[in-house]
Amino acid sequence: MSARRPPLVGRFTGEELALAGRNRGMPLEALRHDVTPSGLHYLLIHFDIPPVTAQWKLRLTGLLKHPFEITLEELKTLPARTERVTLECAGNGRGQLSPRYPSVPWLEEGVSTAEWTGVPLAALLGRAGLRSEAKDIVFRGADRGFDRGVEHEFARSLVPELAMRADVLLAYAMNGAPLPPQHGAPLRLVVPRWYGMASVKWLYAIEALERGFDGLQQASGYHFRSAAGEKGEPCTLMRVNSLMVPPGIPDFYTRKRVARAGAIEVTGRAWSGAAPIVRVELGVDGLWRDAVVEERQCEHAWQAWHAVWDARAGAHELACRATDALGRRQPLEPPSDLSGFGNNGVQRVHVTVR
Ligand SMILES: Nc1nc2c(c(=O)[nH]1)N[C@H]1C(S)=C(S)[C@@H](COP(=O)(O)O)O[C@H]1N2
Ligand SMILES: [Mo]
Repeated sequence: MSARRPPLVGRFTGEELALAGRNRGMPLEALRHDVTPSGLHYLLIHFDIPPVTAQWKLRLTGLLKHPFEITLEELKTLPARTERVTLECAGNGRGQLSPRYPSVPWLEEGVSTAEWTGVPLAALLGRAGLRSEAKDIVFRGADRGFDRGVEHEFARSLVPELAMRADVLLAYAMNGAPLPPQHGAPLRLVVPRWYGMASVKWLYAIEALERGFDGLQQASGYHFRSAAGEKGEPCTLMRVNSLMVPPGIPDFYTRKRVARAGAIEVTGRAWSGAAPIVRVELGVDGLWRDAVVEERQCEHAWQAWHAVWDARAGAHELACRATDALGRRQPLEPPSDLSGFGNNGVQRVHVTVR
């Protein structure tokens, strides 16, 4: 396996800037929407957006009793299902770490929620008939490139138990419209509650294997590691996390916030792949108190929260911290990880009140 890029300290590089421009985040004010408008949904595109060809078909191959191919038109005639799903990039928050891994330098905006419509993956696997020897199922995207010297197409796998879950979708629509090119047209996988890398875009093939898939994005990418050369633990469910809409108005260049003294309603969202959110605390200058958390409306989507802040003149630091029903709570400081994965350290927003 090829070498990792050496870590960076200090100013962002031109390469990081280029990646940030291609892979833009959701502006935090868009947290006001239950469902992120499609044009504001964050993007993560490793290589180039591949073209959709007239001959596109989804191929189901490998250890199946009845391998087959299916066109988009045929897929659209099958019983459809819509799921509201919060996706977060596993690398979200990487840009706040020091040293940091040279990759997309997300600060905190690599998260969004959309309504995905499509056919449950289980329906197609049911029709294909998984053979009992099948141990892993690979999802291949049509985008291709190099990472650390290795040429590959973006591909990820799921074990059969997970692939057969009723809420895992092959989606051809997003927020009620055809899937846009940047989000995987004509077809993508959507794996609710997992970090975004599992939701393979530009899907063209599904292959059942008799052993674990060893592609770069599966076997070496997307692992939590504390030291180079470690095998690490795979990134799976999204960790408990929360964000607020930064209060007040920004300075154009520094993005620092200015607000008027008085009662300010602070709003945001919280999510966790493992369980519902049961508590969100708002911190003001290090003093924490409970915010109001709305009930979970959709099993796979973030939950809204709000709190009133009695803002007094001066410089303040706001923070928010969520806890899920399994008692997982966001750490006050970013957890360390070599690639900057899973940074669910609390968000801090500096506001000058006048
Ligand atoms: N084929 C393909 N699928 C992909 C990716 C990619 O680069 N190529 N990026 C993954 C990652 S890392 C994330 S976080 C999500 C982002 O989905 P979005 O761009 O629709 O928000 O797509 C995933 N699926
Ligand atoms: Mo990602």
